[in-house]
Amino acid sequence: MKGKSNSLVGIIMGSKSDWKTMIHCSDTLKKFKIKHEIKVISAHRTPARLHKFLNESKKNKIEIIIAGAGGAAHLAGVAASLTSLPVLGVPIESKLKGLDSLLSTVQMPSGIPVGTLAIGKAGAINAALLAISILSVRYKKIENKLIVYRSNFEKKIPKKPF
Ligand code: RP5
Repeated sequence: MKGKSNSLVGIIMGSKSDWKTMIHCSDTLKKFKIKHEIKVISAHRTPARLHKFLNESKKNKIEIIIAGAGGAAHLAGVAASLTSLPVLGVPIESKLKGLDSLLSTVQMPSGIPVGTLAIGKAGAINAALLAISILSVRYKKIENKLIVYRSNFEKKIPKKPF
C-alpha cells in the first residue's frame, strides 16, 4: 500500500540553483507518470530538514531517493547513511566543472553505497531512468513503459553518422 503522498521517488537537491539540472530528472519521471516529491534539502545548510524528510519518506512509502548536489557534494552520502532506501546521486556541474561533485558523490567508502550517475543533465536523466528500472522489478506497468521507451529510443539512433 502506498503512503499518503503517493510518491514513489523523492528528489532532493542541495540548492535552488540545482533545479536547472534536476528538472530533467523530474521531467523524465513525469514522462513515465511516476509521482515524485521535490525538495531543496542541504546536508550542511538544513540537516534537520534532511532527517525529517528521510523519516517521513519511509512512512510515506517512498522507494527511491535521488539526491543532486554540487561542490563538496555530501548530500547523497549523508542521505544514504540515514535511510535504507536506495540512494542515487547526481553530481551537479560546479565551478570545477562538476569533478568535485562527482568525486564527493561517487567515492563512498565501503559500507554506505550511493549509486552515482554522470555529471549534470545526463546524470539527472539517467538517475530517473535507473529509478524507473529499479521500480520496474516490482511494478509491471512501469516495466511495460520502460520496454516501450527503450524500443523508441533505439529507433531514434541513426544507422549512419552522415
Ligand atoms: C551545494 O552547493 C548545492 O548542491 C549547490 O550545487 C552548490 C551551490 O549552492 P548555491 O550557492 O548555488 O546555493 O550545496
